[in-house]
Amino acid sequence: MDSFKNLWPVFFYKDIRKRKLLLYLQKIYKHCSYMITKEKIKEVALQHGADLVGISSLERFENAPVGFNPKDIYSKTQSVIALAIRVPSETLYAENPVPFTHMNNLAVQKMDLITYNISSSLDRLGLKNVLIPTDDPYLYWNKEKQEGRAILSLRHVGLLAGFGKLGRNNLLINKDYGSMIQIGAILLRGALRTLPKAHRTKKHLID
Ligand code: B12
Repeated sequence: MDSFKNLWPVFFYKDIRKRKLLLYLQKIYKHCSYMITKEKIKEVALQHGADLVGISSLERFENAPVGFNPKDIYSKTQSVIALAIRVPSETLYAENPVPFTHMNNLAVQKMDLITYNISSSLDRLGLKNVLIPTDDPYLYWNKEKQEGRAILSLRHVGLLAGFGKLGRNNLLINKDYGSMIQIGAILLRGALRTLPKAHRTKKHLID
């Protein structure tokens, strides 16, 4: 029986053309398995401290105002990574406003740093990307209305990634963290593939 086991490949590969085809298919499979997956990106993002992570295809942004589409920032964008961190809410109830203001400033810095770290890890993995600032700077300023507009609406980035709904206060409300989230984003170039369902873990909850 054992010797038969050793011989079966010989029978199987008898036809040289079949063997060539098999080698070719193996090569394609190997190439595909090196392609980065959405799950890998989510893993990297969670490792760097994001509490929420989701990936949207560019098509979801088709109704964005002219000039405020991810493609207007980086024409090679194929997908958009949405990130968010939970911001502790108790400072809202403090009588003194200083702690909330300070925490909010720190949340902006923390989200920017997490975005930077994820961007740089993805870059090391060979995945070209462009990070979006969590707050300033932005370019648009309407003098009459005294209204500034960010280069990309992060509320919409979160909304389109399934983080939550837009509330009456116009903030994005997540079912677990409420509106106390700081949102970040990274624009990605390159194709992504999804792991088969059986290989996903609990970490990969938001699509
Ligand atoms: C400028 C700004 C402010 C300004 C002006 C707020 C405003 N009117 O938008 C000020 C300083 C007042 C402010 C205050 C606050 N902000 Co602020 N702010 C921003 C910033 C930098 C830009 C927002 C902007 O461009 N507004 C202009 C309006 C016109 O844009 P928009 O509402 O996003 O989108 C409109 C259109 O452009 C269009 N649109 C735009 N893109 C798209 C895309 C698609 C697909 C579609 C269909 C439509 C569409 O639809 C919208 C309706 O017209 C964002 C960061 C960012 N990059 O998004 C944070 C941001 C919105 N702020 C945030 C926060 C937390 C706050 C504060 C709570 C901070 C605080 N310490 O109190 C308060 C809350 C005020 C409030 N209730 O809105 C968070 C919101 C988090 C959340 N849960 O939603 C953000 C996302 C920052 C972040 N990185 O997390 N903010």
